[in-house]
Parts: sequence; structure tokens; C-alpha cells
Amino acid sequence: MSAPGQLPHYIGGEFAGPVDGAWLDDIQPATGAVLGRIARGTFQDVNRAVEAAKAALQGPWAGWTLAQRADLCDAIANGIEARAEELARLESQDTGKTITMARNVDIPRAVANFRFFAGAARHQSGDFFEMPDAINYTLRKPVGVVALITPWNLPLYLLSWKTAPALVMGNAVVAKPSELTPMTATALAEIIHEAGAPAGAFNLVHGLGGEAGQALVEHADVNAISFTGGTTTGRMVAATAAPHFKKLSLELGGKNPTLVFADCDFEAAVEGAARAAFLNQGQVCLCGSRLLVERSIENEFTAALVEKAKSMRLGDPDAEDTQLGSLISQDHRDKVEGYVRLAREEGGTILCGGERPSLPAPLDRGAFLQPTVVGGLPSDCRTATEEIFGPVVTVHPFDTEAQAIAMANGVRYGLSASVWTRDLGRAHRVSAALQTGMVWVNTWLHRDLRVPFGGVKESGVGREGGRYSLEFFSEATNVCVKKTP
Ligand code: TXE
Repeated sequence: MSAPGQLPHYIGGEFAGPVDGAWLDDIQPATGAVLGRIARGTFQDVNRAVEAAKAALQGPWAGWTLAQRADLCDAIANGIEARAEELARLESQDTGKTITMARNVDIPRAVANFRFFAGAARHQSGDFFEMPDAINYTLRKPVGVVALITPWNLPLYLLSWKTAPALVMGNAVVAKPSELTPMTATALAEIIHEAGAPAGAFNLVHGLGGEAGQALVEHADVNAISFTGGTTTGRMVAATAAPHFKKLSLELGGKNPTLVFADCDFEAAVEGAARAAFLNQGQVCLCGSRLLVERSIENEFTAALVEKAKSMRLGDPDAEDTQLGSLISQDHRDKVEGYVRLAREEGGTILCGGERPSLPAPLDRGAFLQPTVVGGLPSDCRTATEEIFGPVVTVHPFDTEAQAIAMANGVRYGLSASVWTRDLGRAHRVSAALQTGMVWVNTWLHRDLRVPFGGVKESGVGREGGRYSLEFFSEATNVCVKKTP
């Protein structure tokens, strides 16, 4: 086990401090308090982790059957479940998100991810192709050493989403969680250790993106990289990995449209649009931050959304009835506030929010921001097309279906969209025309773990989920056997 308040690396089955002795502070965004010390990984730590991973692939881990690896994932799921309340508290403290969200979404999903991939791997079928004079079957082998780089918005949720399929397909993992939210990653290492994973199958290196993350991406012996984070970072990761032909999965940013047609179920659409705009303080890559509303209901819809935003309880993430917690950091709030200023400069009207709430100590030192609705902006201005990643939504009217589609597609991102209408024909037509990897109709963030998850354009490359993850974390070898006459 790691010491309380200390967040060391986990390498080759052991918790270890950084080689050069440097640590970073882990800050609680809701209060500014220091929660603990994070090992500041450098190339040397990354190299040790990669060597441990390589050794695991030459050692007992290589002999584990798929059934044993699936059992390991189930044991990890049980371990997370047994510590669920503690993990929810750690996640809420580290991110500023509400305890309710951490309890109901983040931690249960981490459990589900390990259980799901254990089952998916057990039940996957292989490929078989018959020829008149031969048969082909396809083996699925581990890729090797895989780097998993994850962001701060859904720390354990996203780390488990990558770790489970990577382990169940027999790879050796080197994980690098966000330096802003290291706590549940260390807890996951403890749980994986106790579940009986052999040394080196899972390694964790903490540290800054430009140091530990970059060293991991550059490392010649890393065979695949699965990255979730910002588009700018993703571009750097892709450029660094390409000359080495590393396998790459990139899940990046979004500027996702919520399209509301006049024939929608009004109440459900308001509820859905508000949830899409403000869940996790708007810090989910899938958040619907551009609201496109048919002109005939625009005033009524916007008024209802503003009412909803104003009624949201913002404050202490630890209080059970809080709906909006803190943003991830003061720096990030500054960035989001910069966009609120930009919205005004671009001619927009702040219909609600945009201000820091007044909260009692110690929350007065937190990175809180009121949920913000902006009207009156052209749909192609910077505020309406750049990813803000905070509780800010812009509202734009449209007159025709074609116009709505053109506005929805008029950004460089293409992650997800939601469409609100009672007209089934329109729902199918619009869904097919949207340039996004995912479309929800009359719902938002309704997830089946089997479906392809990922984006087009600058929202990423590749898909995660179900067999897409199992394929990413494995290499296919086709065997062609000539039939004997
Ligand atoms: O993410 P980064 P940041 C978006 C959002 C946000 C912006 C920047 O718009 O404002 O990205 O956020 C590691 N080599 N999203 O700066 O830097 C880093 O340590 C290798 C969307 O916090 O992309 C962390 O572990 N790794 C997103 C991870 O990359 C590097 C969620 C993500 O951090 C690295 C988060 C490097 N050179 C932010 N630099 C989503 N799609 O959900 C950083 N990292």
C-alpha cells in the first residue's frame, strides 16, 4: 500500500518514489487545499515502468490464459466495488465534482468497465474465412507494452475504460493519469495488486504531461498509445508516435450540438439540454455546448433553460444535494471566464451565470463558476465553435432542417450530437447527415458499453468500446491452412 497523502509510482509490482526525488502538490480544486504529494515522473521512471512491462510480457503474465485474465478483471471490479465509497470521496476531492456524481456515475462505471470487458473477452468470437481449398482463422495477440494516458474530468472512469480491455487482451500497461487527479489511479494500482496481477502487468507513472507523458509517448518500446485529452495535446501525441508506427487511439475534444426541433417533447428536451450543457460542470468531452433551437420555440425554450440553470444548486461538492461542483482548477476557470468575456466581445448576451458564486470559506478559494447561457451570437464565432470545457452553452436559432445540419457540422470537431424531435423520419435523416461519431436521439449520454465510441474530424481517431477496444488492444495474425485433398 502507498502511504496516506503520498502518491508514488507503481512499477513492477511495487510502489516507488520518483528516481530523482521530485514531487508535485495535489490540489483540491474546491478549496485550494493541498491533498497530497504526487511523484513527478521523468524519463527514468517511465523507462523503469516500460522495462517492467517488457519483463512481464516475457514472464508469467504471458502464460495467463484469456479466462484467467478475465477472472482478474472481475476480481479488480470486486476490489473497486469494495472500496466504492472511499473512491467516490477521493474522486470528488481531487476533481471538484459532486460526491453524488462520483458515487452514482464515476465509480459504478469503473466497476462496470472491468466486469464488461471480462465478459466481452470471454464471449468474443474469432474470425474464420473459408476458401474452396483452404481455411483462414485469425489469432488475436497482445500488442505488447501499451501506454494509457488519461485526463482529469473522469479519472477512474476513463482509466478503467482503457485498462480493462488492455489487460484482458494480455498487454502490459503503463498508465499515466492526469497530474491534476492522481488519487484514484493510485488506488486502482493497489486494487490491481491485491487482485493478484503479476508484477509488471500494470504499471503507473505519475507526473506532468510534458515530462512523464511525453517520455512515455516517445519511448521506443511502447507499442500502442491510447490517449484521451485535449485536441492540441492529441496532435502532439500523434506527431511523436507516427515515425515509430505506434498503434494509436485518440479520443479528443468536442463542441457538440444539441439540435432541438419544434415538435420535440418540450420538457424532456429542456431537461436533456441542461444536463448535456452542465453535467460535471460542462467538463465532459460529450457535453452539448451549442444549443441549436428551431426559431418558433427559441424564446420559450431559452427561457426554460435559463430558469433551469438558475435553479441548479452550486457549491460544496461534498453536500448530497449539490448539483454543480468546482471546475478542475483556477487556471481552467480563468480559461472558461476568458470565453465568457469573448462572448460579450463577440456581441453575445449573458442570459444567466458567467459569474463566480459567493460561497463560504474554504469554498471561497475554489474554482466555482455559475452555469452560463449565452444568446445572440452568430453560430460561426469563436465562442460558438471552440471547445470551452466548462459550464457555458451558446444558443442559436435555425429555420430549416438543412440549416440546423449545416450549423451543427460547421465546426472542426465531430464527437457527438443529440437530436430532439418526435418525427422519426427526421431523426434518422438528421442523424445520418451529422458529421459526428455518435448521435443520441431524444436522450444524451445514454451508454451501452458495446457500441463504438469516438469522434471524427478533430475529435479523434479510432473507436473505443466493446469489440473496438478488444481489437485495438490486440494484433491480428491470420493463419491460412491448405485443405488436404
Ligand atoms: O488536457 P491534456 P488539459 C480538453 C479541454 C481542456 C483541454 C486541455 O478543452 O480545456 O483539453 O486540458 C497528458 N505527451 N480536454 O491540458 O493536456 C496529461 O498529463 C503526453 C478534453 O488538462 O490534453 C494528461 O494525462 N501526454 C478531454 C492527458 O495528457 C501529455 C478531457 C490529458 O491532458 C502531454 C480533458 C504530452 N506532451 C481535457 N501533455 C476529453 N476529450 O474528455 C499532456 N499530457
